Parts: sequence; C-alpha cells; structure tokens
Amino acid sequence: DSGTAPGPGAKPDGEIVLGFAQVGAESGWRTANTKSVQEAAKKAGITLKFSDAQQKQENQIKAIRTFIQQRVDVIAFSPVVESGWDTVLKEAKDAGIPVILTDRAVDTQDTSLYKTFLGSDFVKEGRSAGEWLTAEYADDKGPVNIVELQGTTGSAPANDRKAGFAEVIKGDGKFEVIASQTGDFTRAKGKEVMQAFLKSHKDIDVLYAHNDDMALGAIQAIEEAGKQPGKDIKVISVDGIKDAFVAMTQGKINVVVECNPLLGDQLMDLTEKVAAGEDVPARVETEEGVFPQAEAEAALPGRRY
Ligand code: GZL
Repeated sequence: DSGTAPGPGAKPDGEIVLGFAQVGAESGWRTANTKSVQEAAKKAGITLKFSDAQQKQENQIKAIRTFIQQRVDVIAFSPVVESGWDTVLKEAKDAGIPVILTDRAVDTQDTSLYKTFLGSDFVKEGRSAGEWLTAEYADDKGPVNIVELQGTTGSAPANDRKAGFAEVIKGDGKFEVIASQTGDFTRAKGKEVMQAFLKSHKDIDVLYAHNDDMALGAIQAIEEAGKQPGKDIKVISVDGIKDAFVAMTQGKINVVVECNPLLGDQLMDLTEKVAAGEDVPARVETEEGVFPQAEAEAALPGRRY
C-alpha cells in the first residue's frame, strides 16, 4: 500500500476503528465503565484503541493526537476536567474525525467540536443528594454541619454535584457546609481528607461524598476516630458500586445516588451512527435512581457493577 493509513471511514469491509481516551482507573465506577466499553466494542465488532490517562489531561490530549495520526474513524473520551480541550478537538475536526463525549462534559463555546454527549446529569445527582438530606432533617431545627468530599478539581461531576447539592440546601438556613475539599475520587485521598476534617471539626453531622470510593475511604477514617458512620455521621454518596450497597446493608452509608457507568452499548451504537455520517441527538442521558439504605438489601443481588 502507499504506506499512509487509510482515511477515516475508508476501511475494508466496513470495519470501524474507535479511539477511546479513558480518564484513568481511579474508582470502582471507572473500572466498571472501562469494562463496559471494552465488552461492548467486542460485541459490536468495533476495533477499540484504548488509552488510560492516569487522570492527567496532558495524557488524554496526547492519546487523542495519537488517534488522529492513526486515522481512527471515531474518537470518544471522558474529559478529566471541563476546560482546555478546544485546540485538540479542532485538530480532530480538521482531520475529519468525529468526536463523542462520554461521561464527563467539556465547557467549550464551539459545540461543533463534538457530535454528542452520552452520560449523566450531575447537577440532578447533586440535587437528589440535597433532597434526601432536607427530607432526612425535615423535623430537625439544626444546625446541621456538613463536610463535603469533592471529586477531581475542575471536573464536570465535581462542579455539578457540588452546585446541585448547594442549590437544594441553600433554601434552609439550618444546613451549613463547614468544610469542602477534593478527594480526587479515590479511596486513599477520601480517607486522608476525612481524617483532616475530623481533626479540625468536632461537630460533623453529615458527609456528602461525590463518589463511593471517597465515601468508603472516609468511612474508615470515621471508624478509626471512634465514630459510627451512618449514625454519628450520616453519609451521602454517589455512583452505586456494589461496595457502597454492601456498606448500606451494614448501616454505614445512608443513601446512594446512582450514576450509571454502563455506557458501552450506547457508545457503540452512537459510534456506528457517527461513523456512517448519520445524525445523532446532541445529548443522550443515562437512566439512574436514588437508593436509600432501606432498599440496599433487596437491590444488592441485582447490581451490575
Ligand atoms: C461520573 C464519573 C466519576 C464517578 C467517579 O460520571 O465521571 O468519575 O462518579 C469517577 O467514581 O471517578
């Protein structure tokens, strides 16, 4: 052959090559998301080029540039943070390679830089967390002191889960977020930051963790401080991984707001449509619920991640 890779969409027998730049492997949610994408690609007969950025934006940008050089048909990625993508997305557009955003969003003025966004409404997840709290403390005149473990700084889930939660609780003066800091979505960091919160605050009533991994790390810190998670300190978490459901059956987490990582099949369907130049919706949202502790026992056997 002429030595140059065939252009996008020019593969023999309609083979589709998808370049996927994953955030990393920071949480149970993320590894379930990766598994879903890999299994769905195999099932759909789509050739997957996969990269793990270890939660670094520069690694994701490098991966996208590699996919452009390899002339993949479609690029999909979950932007680790919301900003700083316009340049590399313009390079993909100039190369005629369509881009699909999955899981996390980018804040760009130029929506022609990607074909669609597939994922959750994180503001809604934050609101659900706030609504559970206001109902839980409906008869309590307060003050209710809350500490918050934020997700990765600058990421859409951290920004939006924080905003949605704050929007709901601000209406009622009894709630106060006395400390809020990133635990970077990991168990280790969640434990470390919760230890610091416990040292500097003796009157914590509630922990709001932006994901289960940080909540599970924080639970260890709460127990090591001689307090009972779920009782002395109520725990609100997001994602819905199995370990969080187990913790709810043990009374250590009070409510989990589900965030569905199993986007693989929907991503492959969108990839096929985009590769064929078909129109796709600008936004495809995932179905997800809210699981209070009382529902955990019954729900646990059916959990898929
Ligand atoms: C949310 C996803 C977040 C999860 C975390 O869709 O981006 O990243 O809530 C994961 O567990 O690390």
